[in-house]
Amino acid sequence: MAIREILTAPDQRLRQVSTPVEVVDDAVRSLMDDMLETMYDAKGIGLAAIQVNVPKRIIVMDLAGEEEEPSPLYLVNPEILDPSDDTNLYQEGCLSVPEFYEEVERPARCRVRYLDYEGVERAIDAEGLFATCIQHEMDHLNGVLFIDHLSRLKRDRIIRKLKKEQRQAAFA
Ligand code: GNR
Ligand code: NI
Repeated sequence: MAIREILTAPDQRLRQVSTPVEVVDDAVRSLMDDMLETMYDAKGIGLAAIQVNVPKRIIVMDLAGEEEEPSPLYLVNPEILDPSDDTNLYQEGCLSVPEFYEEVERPARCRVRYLDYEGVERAIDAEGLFATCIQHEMDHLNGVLFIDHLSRLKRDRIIRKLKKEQRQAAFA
């Protein structure tokens, strides 16, 4: 297992549309192991493969609190089905948009169909933070970031601050 570097906006590589996985083999499982370790290290609750510069349709998640037993979830080629009409507002953050948190409105519930760690097809019903997180990760697979759901003013302000921080880090 290894911790990989997480891409940060406005890195254009985050804008790629990820491609489906053909077979869930040991290479894919090894990538998912690295993603989970990277996510835990960064104290995130979800991570899409594109965030570690791999444009494949793979997500890892773990919504367990720090005091709880880990409960990792691996989702390959996920599809969102039956998004609810009612919505939730959730204050979202993103490991690729570090230190910015803004409210995003999304369907409150959905069903998710995916392949698990062994490549077995499964479906689960998601609500609450779980539904929000899975939709945030699905966005990543399509090259979309949570800041794209904000007003242009808010998004541009965040991008400008991220660029400034990256410039300063480069000269530190
Ligand atoms: O760690 C994360 N927290 C979070 C909080 C609210 C809504 C979505 C998320 S996902 C984020 C990790 C991340 O960037 N995943 O892509
Ligand atoms: Ni994210």
